[in-house]
Amino acid sequence: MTVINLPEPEQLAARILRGERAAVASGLNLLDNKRAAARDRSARLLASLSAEQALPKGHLIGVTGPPGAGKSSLVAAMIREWRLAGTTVGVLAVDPSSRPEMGGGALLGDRIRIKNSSHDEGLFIRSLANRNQLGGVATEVWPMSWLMLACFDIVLIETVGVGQTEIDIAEIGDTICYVAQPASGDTIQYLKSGIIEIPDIFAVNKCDLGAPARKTAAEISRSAPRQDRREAWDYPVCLVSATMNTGIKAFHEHFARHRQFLANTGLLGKLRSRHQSAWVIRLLKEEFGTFGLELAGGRELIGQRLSENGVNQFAEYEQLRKHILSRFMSVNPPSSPTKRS
Ligand SMILES: Nc1nc2c(ncn2[C@@H]2O[C@H](COP(=O)(O)OP(=O)(O)OP(=O)(O)O)[C@@H](O)[C@H]2O)c(=O)[nH]1
Ligand SMILES: [Mg+2]
Repeated sequence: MTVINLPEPEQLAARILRGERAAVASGLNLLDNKRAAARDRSARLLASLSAEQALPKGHLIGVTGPPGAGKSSLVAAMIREWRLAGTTVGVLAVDPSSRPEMGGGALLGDRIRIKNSSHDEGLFIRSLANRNQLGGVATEVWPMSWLMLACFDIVLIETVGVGQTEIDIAEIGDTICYVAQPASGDTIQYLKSGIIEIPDIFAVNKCDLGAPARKTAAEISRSAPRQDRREAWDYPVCLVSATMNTGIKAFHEHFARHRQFLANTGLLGKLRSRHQSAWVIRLLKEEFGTFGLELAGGRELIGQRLSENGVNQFAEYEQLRKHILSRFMSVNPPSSPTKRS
C-alpha cells in the first residue's frame, strides 16, 4: 500500500499566501474533493487562510453573459492589460450548464485562447467545467475564489449567463460585468428580466459589427439602473471588440475605478460580509434544509453573527454545522430510530 504524505493544510495555506502556484492548485483540488476524508482538511485550509486575511485585498470580478457573446475573448484581452501592468490574475472558468454539445470543450478552447499570455507566473487558470449545479455555483466557487484571493491581485470568475448563474455570481463578486453581443435575443431577454440590476459594468462586444452593436449599447444604456440606485456609481456601457482589441483599455479601467469606488464608500466590507453570510446560509440549507437553518438560529441571526468584525466565516460554518448535527442527534438519536409509518 502506498502512503501519500499530504501536506498539513496550515502549511499549504502558508505556501498559498506566498503565491506558490503549485500550492494554489493543490488547495483548489482539496476544496474540490467531495470525499468525507477531505472535509476536515478543507475546513482547516480555509480557516487558516482567512485567519490570515479577514478581508483579502484582491479584487473579485464576475464576468457573465450569454453563450458566444465573447466573454472568454474579452477576458483574455483584459488579462493582457492586467499582466502588462504587472497585476497578477487568477481565473475560475465555470460552466454550470453542462451543455452536452460543448462537452466542456468550450472551456478548454477558452483556456487555449487565454494561454496566449501563458507560461506566466502571474496568471493562473482553473476550469470548472460541466458541474452539477445542485445548490448553485456559488457554494463551491466562493471558497475557491477566497483561496485565490489570498495570492492574486485579481480573481476573475467567468460564467455563462443562464439566469440563476447571474444571481449566483452576484452573491460572489465585488464587481460584476455583463457581456452582451449585438442584436442578440439573449440580450433582449436579459433587458426584460430583473437581472439587469445586477451588473456594475456592461460591455457590448463585437463592436466591429458596427450599427447593431451601437444599437444594443443604446438599449442597455436606456435599461441600466439609474445613477442613484447604488450610491454614485454610473454603470458604464462600453463598446468593445475583443478580437480587434478596440475599446479594451477604457473598458478595463472601469474595473479599477469600481474597486476604488467600493473601497471609498465602505461598500466592499459590507458586500463581502453579505456574500459570506449568503454562502454559509446556502451551504447549511443545502445540507440540512430549512429546519437545520432554524436549529442554527435562523438566517437573520447567522447573518448578524457573520457581519461582526473578525468573524472567520469558514470556522463559523464548521461550528454551526456541528451545532446542527448535535441538535439533530438529540432530536433523533441513532439508538432510537423512528418508525416509518
Ligand atoms: N466579430 C467579432 N467576433 C468576436 C469578438 N469577440 C469574440 N468573437 C467571436 O465570438 C465567438 C465566441 O467567442 P467566445 O470568446 O468563445 O465567447 P464566450 O462568450 O466565451 O462563449 P461561451 O464560453 O461558449 O459562452 C468566437 O468565434 C469569437 O471569435 C469580437 O470582438 N468581434
Ligand atoms: Mg467562454
